[in-house]
Amino acid sequence: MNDRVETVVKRALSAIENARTTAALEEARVRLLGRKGELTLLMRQMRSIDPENRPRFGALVNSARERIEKELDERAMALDAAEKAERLESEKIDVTAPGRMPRIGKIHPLTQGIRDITEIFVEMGFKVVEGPEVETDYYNFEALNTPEYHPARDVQDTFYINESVLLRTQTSPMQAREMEKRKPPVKVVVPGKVYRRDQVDATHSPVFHQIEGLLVDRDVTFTDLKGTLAMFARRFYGGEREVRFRPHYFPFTEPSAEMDILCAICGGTGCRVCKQEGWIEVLGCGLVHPNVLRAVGYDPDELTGYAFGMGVERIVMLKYGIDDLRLLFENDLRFLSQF
Ligand code: 2U9
Repeated sequence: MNDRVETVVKRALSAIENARTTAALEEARVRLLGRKGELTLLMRQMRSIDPENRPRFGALVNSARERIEKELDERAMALDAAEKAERLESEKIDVTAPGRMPRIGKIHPLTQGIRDITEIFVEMGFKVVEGPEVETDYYNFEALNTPEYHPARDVQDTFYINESVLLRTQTSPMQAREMEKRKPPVKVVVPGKVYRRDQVDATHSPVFHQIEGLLVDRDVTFTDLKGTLAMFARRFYGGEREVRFRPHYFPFTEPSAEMDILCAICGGTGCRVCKQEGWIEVLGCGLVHPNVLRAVGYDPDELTGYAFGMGVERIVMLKYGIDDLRLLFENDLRFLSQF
């Protein structure tokens, strides 16, 4: 009788000692004290014991249960403390460690360029308008006095979607739409992407950004245009950079000109950057061709206007001394994070 109880106690103590986790200990508790546990089975053997020995057997089993319960509780406390200590260690946080700085994004130099340029014109009273990149042949060419035989209409230069729909090669179609929509005076700048069938190299890309401006009103003169663009150059490049205007040709303006700024590298004496010219071309401009005014229903005897256009990539490259256009499209963070 004694032996049977002793054996169960021994097995129980070794199971308790061998339990390495609270979960394992809980399993052992059920195995020992549960409804079908070893100690419960021992109690059930009471019936097979002589009645006079039953009280002693009962007392033995009870004291065995008390011992096992005590051991279980002590082991549970020890395991719990060990597990807590282990968790505290593994989840330790060094609250004094310096935080990791998040990488803060920057405005892309092209976006910044567009913002800077448009802001200067907005301060001079121009409204910013934007329009579709997929355009009709009519607004991209026809309305802008670019006849069918003009080289700018060559399929080599233009992405055609079908015979009369194309990717705009300039933002000018938007100005034509604006003029059709509104009564003069019209005073707008149009930033946006334009498309041309060019091979990618250091100075060409099939997609680039333009900003074009248009002012149509009564008595607008070439002098107004020169004053506006000289003011723009002073604001964008600094007051000390001289500008000059050279005659040029565009189908949509007459007369037409290109504006140059004095080369900042050589100060006008000629160097590699300005290709020994002393001057760097920054934009094209002119007085709106009477045919363009007529195409949108304006009377060229009543109204005149000026227009200008610039390539944003070129302007940004000149400003920061970037010598390869591709850098502006490759999204290399080593390049972009410098701005
Ligand atoms: C209307 C009438 C006239 C816009 C103009 C230029 C001159 C010009 C080029 C600069 C470099 C294009 O990006 S580039 O390749 N543009 O030189 N653009 S005048 O003239 C207009 C526009 C709209 C209704």
